[in-house]
Amino acid sequence: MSDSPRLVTCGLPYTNGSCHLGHLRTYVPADMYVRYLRHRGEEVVFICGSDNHGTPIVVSAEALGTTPAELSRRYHEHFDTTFRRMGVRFDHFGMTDGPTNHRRTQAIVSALEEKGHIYMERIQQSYCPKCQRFLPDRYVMGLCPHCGAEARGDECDQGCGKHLEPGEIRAPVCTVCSTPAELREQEHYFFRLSTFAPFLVEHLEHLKGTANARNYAQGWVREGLRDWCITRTLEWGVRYPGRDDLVVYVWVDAPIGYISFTEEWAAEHGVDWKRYWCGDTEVTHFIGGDITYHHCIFWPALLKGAGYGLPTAVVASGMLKVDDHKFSKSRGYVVWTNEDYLDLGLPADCLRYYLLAYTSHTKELNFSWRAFADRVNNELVNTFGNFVHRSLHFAHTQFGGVPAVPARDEVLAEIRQTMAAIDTAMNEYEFKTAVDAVLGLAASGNTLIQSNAPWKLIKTDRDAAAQVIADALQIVRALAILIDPVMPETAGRIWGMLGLPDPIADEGLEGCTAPLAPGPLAMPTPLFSRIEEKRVTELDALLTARVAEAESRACSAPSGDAPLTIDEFSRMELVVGRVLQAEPIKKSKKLLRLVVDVGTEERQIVSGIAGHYTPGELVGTDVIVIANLAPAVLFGIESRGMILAAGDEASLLVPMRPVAPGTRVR
Ligand code: B3M
Ligand code: ZN
Repeated sequence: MSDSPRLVTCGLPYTNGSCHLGHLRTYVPADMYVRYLRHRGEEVVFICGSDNHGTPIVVSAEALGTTPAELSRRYHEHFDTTFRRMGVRFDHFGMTDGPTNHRRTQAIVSALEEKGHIYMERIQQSYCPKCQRFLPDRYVMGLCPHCGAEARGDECDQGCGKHLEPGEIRAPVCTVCSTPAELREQEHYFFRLSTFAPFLVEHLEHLKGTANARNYAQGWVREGLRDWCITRTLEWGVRYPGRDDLVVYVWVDAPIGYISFTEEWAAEHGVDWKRYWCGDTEVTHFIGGDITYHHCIFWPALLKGAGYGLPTAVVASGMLKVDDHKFSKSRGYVVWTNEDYLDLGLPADCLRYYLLAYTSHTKELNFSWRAFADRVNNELVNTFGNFVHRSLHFAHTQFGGVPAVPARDEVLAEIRQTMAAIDTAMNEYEFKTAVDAVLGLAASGNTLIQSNAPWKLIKTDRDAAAQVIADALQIVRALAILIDPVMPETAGRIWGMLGLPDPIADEGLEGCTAPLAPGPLAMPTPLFSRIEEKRVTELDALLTARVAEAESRACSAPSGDAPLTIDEFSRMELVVGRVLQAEPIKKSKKLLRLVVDVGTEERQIVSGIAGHYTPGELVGTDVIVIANLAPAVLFGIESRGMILAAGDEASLLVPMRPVAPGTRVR
């Protein structure tokens, strides 16, 4: 237990999509952790907010015909409401596009500049000649320079997972119009991340939290750090101080949101935010494992450089699967928090329990409705709910309430043992172990009742039966407090059924062994309902339908692994073309500029066959041309079409019998 105040944060959800199970895998454990610390008597502030900047949000807004600000406002509210519905209770939920964060980000960037941690450099950036704009991050797709996988501008998301700096991606293509991008020079600002390596080695040695985060980060520092481009050519974002044409990269202002939101909360509560970010506060970040680099490398270096306090712990959650498939919104392997769960009347507490009890926080969680129903039915209904209900029911019917006998020492000792096990587990971020310990206590309560059979005992020895029930009720009391971080709604109901008035959230852990005052108890109501077979079938059908819908979408789109349909094939305009002119392109060894008669017109086509043919041998040759390919500019020359060739020698595909230029290939 710590004497300093605590600040706990959760990764900020982007405001361009709805809340799903992937989010909850981080937010629910963070909420459990905070609630537990509070029962332990610690002073905790729980901060989160929405992440409004970055290209994905601009791209989504454009696609939906709205503005990034409007889209952000909509999803901000969505997340705020959904988290409340799930019982995830932040003290403050801010927005990175708010004035506090604009101000704080500019102050931090200016501090970094003053201290010499930033320099300006002219770099080659992807530029779309058709859209006439620079292509930051998600505006550009291409190939990863490290592993060759298809990647997006800022990240190799399908391959090696590396972060990509502006201008690094190979064969860049504009994501909006599919035109191959050109490289153009532009001024950008760089943070001297490389100079922070010795600091990070030291910082990571002491960083608390889960080992996965620390180990990955230490590996990255060992591999070597490169300076980090912290500006982007965008309208939407926090302006780079002194530049009208640049905003800071979203990964600069997003974590700074943690500070800004603390400031907003502090202002509302009349306390000094500096206590949290420039003092001795323990700061714990809960994040998805995929943003470890940002939180364990970029973020502490920024804080250190600007002279702020450092995070104490980073807790990174493991991957999520749905029905044994990698979680994927586009493939339909997704469970939406509202649509697929809460809106169907399913209780938030059951999902919270499942997410926490399924596996260790850092391991892979494989969600399925079958497993969900089994755990709810066996553990919540049959074990926990059954024990609480039968204890309260027996007390009510046989004794009219809490019998006037204190619980036996063995029972109190067992409760203390459970509490100790939970405390150790919580200190190690082993949430599953903690939840299992609570369920273990409920199971032991069931054994107590089963082996003593108070319904028989009461006929022969009423005092002995009263003792069994007093013991059971003490366990119920402890269970209510101990399960509160996991299932707050359920815990509140148990507390109410025990006739205890104060909000259970205010109860300290010592309340687990505090005696229950003798007195009347009302007739209890069951805590949980079974998830029926029919429900499981329905929920599975919903998921299957979503996957099928995603597959059919993929089939009708001209990409992916799905077989090509005849319609898609006929969209491709393959025609016979006659090469009229051919000439080399200055400074390029591979490319030739061709003029090709495609029947309807003479087309300029740039072709990568210079290594295999002389211009002279090409003129007069009939070739096959893809005539409706999106235009591209190569070495400053526009290419409108592509010539088909096969193999390493670029053997040209030519018609076997003479056909007129413009003849369609079928
Ligand atoms: N908005 C979401 C993500 O990449 C991103 C988190 C920001 S945390 C400062 O998971
Ligand atoms: Zn890669």
